[in-house]
Amino acid sequence: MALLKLFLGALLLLQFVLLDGAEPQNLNCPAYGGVPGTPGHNGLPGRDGRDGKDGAIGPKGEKGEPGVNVQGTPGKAGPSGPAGAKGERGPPGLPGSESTADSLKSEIQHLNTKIAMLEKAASFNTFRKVGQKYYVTDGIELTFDNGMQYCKDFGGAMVLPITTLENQALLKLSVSSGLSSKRPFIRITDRETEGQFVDTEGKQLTFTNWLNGQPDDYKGLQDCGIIPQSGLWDDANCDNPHPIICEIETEFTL
Ligand SMILES: [Ca+2]
Repeated sequence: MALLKLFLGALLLLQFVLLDGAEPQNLNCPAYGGVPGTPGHNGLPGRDGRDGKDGAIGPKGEKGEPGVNVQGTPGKAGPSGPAGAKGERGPPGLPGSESTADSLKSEIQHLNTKIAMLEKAASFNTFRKVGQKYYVTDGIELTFDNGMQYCKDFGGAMVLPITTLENQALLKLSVSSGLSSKRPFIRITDRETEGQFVDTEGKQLTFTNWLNGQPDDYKGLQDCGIIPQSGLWDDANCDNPHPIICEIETEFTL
């Protein structure tokens, strides 16, 4: 009898184990297997999984098509290159207007002319240098027109001071040569227009040194200039002879 109780106790314990979580059963009633229920509905989809690992490197692709030939924009200018070789000698130029030899020849002729004039000046009884001019005289007395020609014949001109310095030099020559009292001619005249003294080329005078009251055209016969002892100018009769003093330029270009 005790053994039977032990067996039933073990069997009861086995039922508890097999029916874990089920409703409590009447242990006094034996259980029957029911009909299987319909399957439940599918659950909701699960969340996206994490990214997988990188795959293996694929095979090399095929060679691409050749590119289109389009010229790009020019680049910056590079540094200067080395100097090129010397070019060939050019053709000869056109001849100049005057060669060096011709220029020298002309200059020598010019100097010879000047020297000849100086020798002529030195042949006068009296000469005096003032600036680049020489005043010369040998005391000859001529009319105004003859005096003009006289000076011209040796390449000079009748004297005409154009500065105070020249007027003083002329007066000194006139005095030292004993001509001042005879009042030498100077190269001015108003024969063209009475009362308007100009030089013998008709040019206006830039310097005058008239005595007070002169020129007065005394008796209507005085149309040519003279330089008296005072150095102050007067007008006189052109046809009366007066001492002739000439001037020559001595300006050298060398
Ligand atoms: Ca007068």
